[in-house]
Amino acid sequence: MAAPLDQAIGLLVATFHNYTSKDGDKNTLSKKELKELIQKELTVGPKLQDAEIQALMKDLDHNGDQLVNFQEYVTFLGALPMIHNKALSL
Ligand SMILES: [Ca+2]
Repeated sequence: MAAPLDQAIGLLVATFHNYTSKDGDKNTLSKKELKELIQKELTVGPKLQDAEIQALMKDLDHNGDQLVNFQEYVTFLGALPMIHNKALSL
């Protein structure tokens, strides 16, 4: 059986692929796919306004191609534990 952190990493990778495969390019998230991932996979997702998701997409899209590739997704994931850690240390 995979150790807990291995399972978590596997889930992060699998979640990306579950959403990239919905439409268009299978290796990148479109805005629509990213929005759906955020809304369905994160507790905070449904509370975010459309404008906030658009701003997040713009921040994540480092190469400006309107798509979120795996590397850009990893950057996004990197920020989430920081937010959770901050919440735990309050
Ligand atoms: Ca991009």
